Amino acid sequence: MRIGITCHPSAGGSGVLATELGIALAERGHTVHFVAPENPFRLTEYHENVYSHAVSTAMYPLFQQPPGALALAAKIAEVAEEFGVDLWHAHYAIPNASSAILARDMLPPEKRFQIVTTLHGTDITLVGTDPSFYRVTLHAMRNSNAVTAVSDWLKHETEREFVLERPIRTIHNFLDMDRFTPTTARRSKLAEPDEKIVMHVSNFRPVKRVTDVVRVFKRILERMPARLIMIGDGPERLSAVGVAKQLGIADRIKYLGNQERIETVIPCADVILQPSEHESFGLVALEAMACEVPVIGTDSGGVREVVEHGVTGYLCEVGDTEAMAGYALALFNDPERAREMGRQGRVRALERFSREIIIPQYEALYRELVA
Ligand code: GMT
Repeated sequence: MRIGITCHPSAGGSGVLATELGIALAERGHTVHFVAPENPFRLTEYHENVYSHAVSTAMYPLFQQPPGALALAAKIAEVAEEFGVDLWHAHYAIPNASSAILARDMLPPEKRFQIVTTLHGTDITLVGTDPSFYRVTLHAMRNSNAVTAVSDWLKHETEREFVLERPIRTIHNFLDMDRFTPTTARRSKLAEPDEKIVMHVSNFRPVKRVTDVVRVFKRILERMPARLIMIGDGPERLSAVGVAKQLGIADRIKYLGNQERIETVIPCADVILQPSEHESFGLVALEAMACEVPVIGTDSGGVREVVEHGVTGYLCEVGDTEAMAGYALALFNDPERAREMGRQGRVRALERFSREIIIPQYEALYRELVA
C-alpha cells in the first residue's frame, strides 16, 4: 500500500509514534511518504521505502503568520497525486487531519485517498475542547474515514465531548522492543555507583507537572544519595530549575535536553517518574517498562492501561508527591522487588504493546478502508 503520514516533527509522543509506525510499515513492504514542516526528529537515518517531504511555507508581507496548515495541505495533495497515495494517516487532529482533508478535497475524485486520523491526547483534552478549536476538531474527525485513539480512556473522553457518527477505535501505542532493552552501559556517566537515578522525560509542558518531579526528588534525597536526570525541554523547565534552587538541590539535577537516542539513557534509571496531570497513554512509561525500569506515575488517563499498579510500577493521586517518594524509596530499599517489577514491565510491554501486536491492527484498518 502507498501510505502518507503527517505528524508534528518536534520531540513529542505523537511524532515519535508516527515515525515509528512509518518505519515499521515500510519494513513490512508498504511505501511511506512523510509530509511535515520538517523531518520528524526520530527519522534520522535512511530506511528503504521511506520518503520524507518537507513543507515550505511562502511568506508574504500581508500574512501576520505563515499559513502553515494551508502549505501542509498543498504539499499533501502534491505528494499524494505524484506518488498515487492510497491512504493518508494524520497524527494529531489539528492541523494535521484538517490539512489532509483539505488536500483530499482539492484532488480530482479518482486521485482521492482515504484518511485515518489518530488522536494522541492533548489534541482532544487541551486543544480540541477549547471553544476556539472545537468545531475544527469535530470537522476533522467527522471527515476522516476512520478515527483511532491511543487508549480506551482517550476514546471515551472524545466520544463524551464530541458527537460522532462512527465509533472511534482504540489502537494502543507500541514500541520496537528490540531497541528498548535493559542495558546500563552509560549508567556511570550519569551518577556515582552509590547514587540512585531518578529520571523524568517530557516536553516540560504544564500538564507534565515537572515541579512535582523536583519535590518528589527532594523527599528522596532526604533519605538516600540520588541524582535526578531530566530529559526534554519546554516552557516549564525554568520552573523546575527555580523550585530546585529554592529547595537547595539544584546541584543534584542534570538537564540533558532532547535526546534522539532515548533508548540508551532510559535503561540507566532506577525509576522513571512521570507525575502528569493526565496522559492519554504515556509513551515514556512504556519505554521504561520495555527497559525493565519501574514507573511511578499518576492514576489518571490512559496510563492505567499501560502501567499495572503494584506490578510494573505505582500510580498515585495527581500531586501526591509524598506517596510517589514513598514508593520510590520502597523500591530503592528492596532491589529484588525493583528488579522483579522491571521484569514484569518488559513482559507486559511485549505481550500488549510490541510492534508485532499493534502494526497488524493498523494494517487491518487500512485494508478495510482501501478495499
Ligand atoms: O505529551 C504531550 O504533550 C505530547 C503529546 C504529543 O502529541 O506528542 O503526547 C501525547 O501523545 C503521546 C503519544 O500518543 C502519548 O503517549 C501522551 O500520553 C500524550 N500526552 C498527553 O496526553 C498529555
